[in-house]
Order: sequence, then structure tokens, then C-alpha cells
Amino acid sequence: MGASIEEMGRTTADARRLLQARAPVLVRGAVKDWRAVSAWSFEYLRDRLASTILEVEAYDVVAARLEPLELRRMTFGDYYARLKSVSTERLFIAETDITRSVPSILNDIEVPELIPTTESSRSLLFCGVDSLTPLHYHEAEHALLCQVRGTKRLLLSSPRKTRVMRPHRWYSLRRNFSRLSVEAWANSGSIGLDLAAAEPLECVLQPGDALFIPVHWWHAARGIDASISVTFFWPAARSHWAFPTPGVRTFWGSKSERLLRLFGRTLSSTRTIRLASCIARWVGIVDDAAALEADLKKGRI
Ligand SMILES: O=C(O)CCC(=O)C(=O)O
Repeated sequence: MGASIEEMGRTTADARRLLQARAPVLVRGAVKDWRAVSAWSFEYLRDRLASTILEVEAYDVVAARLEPLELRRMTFGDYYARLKSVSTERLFIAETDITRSVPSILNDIEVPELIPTTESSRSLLFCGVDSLTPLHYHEAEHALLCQVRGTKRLLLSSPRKTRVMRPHRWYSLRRNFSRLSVEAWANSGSIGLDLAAAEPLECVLQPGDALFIPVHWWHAARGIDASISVTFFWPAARSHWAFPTPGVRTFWGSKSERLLRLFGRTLSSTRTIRLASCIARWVGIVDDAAALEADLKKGRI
């Protein structure tokens, strides 16, 4: 079991202390007054979003969760029906921008006072059953994860432990993801030797709770049974970045990614796209050449 996280109140004075902490902070009951906390369930969302098309991450329950996931477009109505059917697939709605994709439920939430009013924030919806988000850090933003429905367990580790976390290469598109598996932690709570070396912190969020995740802090999230959360993201000042790492790898990684995107747009023939994708896989820019090839063909890169 990892060490526990500092807890704080939800007054304006606490909000000011939040950013100064430079470490994760748990705020119990921070969003307990949201309409979403009393209203949201999978059935409520199905009724409001039945024909809304969303991107859903799909993966095999028995497969290791380290590889990039397949993304499928489906309506929330279809998503709900598939959740109810017996299947070896796990479906997870992750990072759905509420303002852009599901504005009809925007009025059920409010921007928490804990977020500095000077910053513009975006709110993303996470919704799934037994979901698992692997270890990663955010490259340029702070986050406030607000639990709306069900329980979520979090594992966090300091930016100082980046080497121990075995991140993908700095020029990989998954450079802010770890190569360590959190399956054992997710399924049985056991922290193996690898994770123990990262001296992780742990916490459990209940509906109404919020967790501040500072920029560059590693974290993994496990939704227990049916779980719905909203995470707010807002830009982190450079002075809040962790140097030398992951700050330096973020800086150079984003430059190399921009180059790759520029290069990707110049590729036109199927053969050159396939060759470029294989090379990118070989040098470790991506894990999956076929996925990159599909993205390049559709102009998504
Ligand atoms: O809720 C989740 O599964 C992932 C949350 C997360 O990684 C985040 O909010 O940054």
C-alpha cells in the first residue's frame, strides 16, 4: 500500500494553497453540491445522450493494457447496450470534451473554486466499468479529477521518480506514458518491486471528492465497477514544471512531435506512408505501425 495523500478543505484560502503545494492534494466533498453528483448514472446519461456519437476506447479484458487502445465511434445508446451484454471487451469513454461533445450535460457541473479564475479550463468526461488508465503524466497542464459516481482509486508518484517509471523514449508519441504495468495494482492492490521503487501515493475518491494532480506527476486510475468522473485541465506555468525531467523531455519531445506531424502531412502515397510507419515503429516513435498508417492516411497526424 502506498503512502496517503495530503487532504485540504475547499475554502478560497485552501484553493490558494493548492497550487503552492506542488504535490497532489485530496479535497473531500469539493464538488458534492453539483447536480451531477446526485443525478448522474449510466441510465441518466443514456437518456440525455442516447443518439450522441462519442469516441470509445475498446480493449480486450485479458490483454495487457500497455498498448495503445482501439478507438471506436458509437452513440451513447449503443455504448450502454454493449455494457449490458456479456463480452470480453471493456469499453471506456475517456477524455470526452464536455463543452464540445456533450454540451447538454454541461449545466450539471460547475468549475470548482479550487481552479484559478485567471485560467481557462476544459472539462473532460471519463465513464466506464472497471476502467483502467495506465501510468502517465500531463505534459503542460494541472488537473483536478472530480469523482461524480462510483469509486476511483488513484496511484501517484513524484516527477523525481521519472527514471524509475520507465517512460517511453522522449521522442515517442507515448513519451508521457510508463512501460510499467499497473494490472496487478488494479486487480489486487499489490505494488510490486518496480512500483514500490517509485514510492507511490494512493487514494480512493468517492462521489463529490476531487484530487489535484500537478503537472508532471505520474498517475494511474482504476474505476471500481461503474464509475463516472470529470477532470478539469488548465495550463501550468513553466515555473511549475519539474526540471530536469520530465521538463526537458517534454520540451524536446513536443518539438520532435511537431516535426513528425509536419513530415506526416507531406506523405501522400500508400507505399511511403507504410514505409514511414514501419520506420516510426522500429525507432520507437509509436508502438503500433498499423495505427500510425491509418492516422496518416486519414490525415489525423
Ligand atoms: O479517470 C481516469 O481513468 C483517468 C483520469 C486521468 O488520468 C486524469 O484525469 O488525468
